[in-house]
Amino acid sequence: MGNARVAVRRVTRRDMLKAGAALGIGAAALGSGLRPARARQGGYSITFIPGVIADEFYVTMGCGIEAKARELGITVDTQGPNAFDATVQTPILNAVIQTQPDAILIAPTDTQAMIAPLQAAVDAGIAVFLVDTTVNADFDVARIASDNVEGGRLAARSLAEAVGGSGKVFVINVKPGISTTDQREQGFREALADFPDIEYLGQEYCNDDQNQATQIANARLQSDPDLVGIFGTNLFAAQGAAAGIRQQGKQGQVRVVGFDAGPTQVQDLRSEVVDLLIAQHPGDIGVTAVQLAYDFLSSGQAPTPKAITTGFTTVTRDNIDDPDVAKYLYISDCSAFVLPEASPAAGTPAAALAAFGCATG
Ligand code: T6T
Repeated sequence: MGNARVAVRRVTRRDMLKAGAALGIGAAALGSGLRPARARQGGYSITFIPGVIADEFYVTMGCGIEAKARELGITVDTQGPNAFDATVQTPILNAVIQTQPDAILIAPTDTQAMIAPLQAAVDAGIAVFLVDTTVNADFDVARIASDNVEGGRLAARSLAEAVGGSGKVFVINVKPGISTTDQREQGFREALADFPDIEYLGQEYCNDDQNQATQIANARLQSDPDLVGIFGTNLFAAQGAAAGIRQQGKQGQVRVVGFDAGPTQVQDLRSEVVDLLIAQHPGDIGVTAVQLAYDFLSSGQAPTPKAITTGFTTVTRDNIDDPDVAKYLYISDCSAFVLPEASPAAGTPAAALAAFGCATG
């Protein structure tokens, strides 16, 4: 996913500390991730570290990152773990820090375990932007993500409608400690309180593995033959739920709402195993993050507030062929990626983000 490198003299941490000293900014402020304005314009290098490499959500985000970076003359390198696991992501991040990019765009795989490794990036003078997932710390320049609690609520309401407002429902989640999927389950659980005839059987974790999710679904369909609905909190959880239902011949009897909208999920929707998908806008997350990184590196101005929320699109068999919906289905390579026309322009982050449909907060 890399582009041609632009030869620029790298501004070192020592340069920054010197510049910071001249501006009266000490090492502590520099270490907070907020760097002073750069003397140079453009020619920046960023590294994208997704949660896991072979996941169409992050592939689509990477397409947005690359397309926007190309437009702005930024060099992008992508280094992703092959499992959604902090012990795999940490050495990748450590190696990236050694290459001293201007900014790192990262989906941290654990809210706690990734704090210290990311602090090391900040201490090395690298601007950190969180894309999708977050950590329980405040050293990032900005964080760009879906509203995952609201997404979970939307899933609960959609599943409640699909099952006719009563019966047993169950969640296949990913693993504890992931900000996004934990929040989706939270929102789901909270919103079910409005449906007194729905019994929530709780959640099981599939470890971001479709096969484990399939086994979980199979076991649950056997232990609770009167189950009426499953919410899969991410792409692999939802794909596993669909596979289990297919294996047990329960299509149409057990309703499924899935987060995300990868190609296999779309097939599951079309073949009537899944009832509804909640597509995030990963391309928009990537485009927005690159624009914010560019603005920050060239002006020294961090966005305020720093949390930027991108939208959702609800995908059903009725609307899936509508171009305004289809454009949010995830892709497995970038050949079909189109940079959104309302892509945020340089210079006026707040207005541009609003035009792009992002909320700040
Ligand atoms: O749902 C997305 C992402 O938002 C989440 O943080 C992890 O799983 C996905 O990448 C989908 O597999």
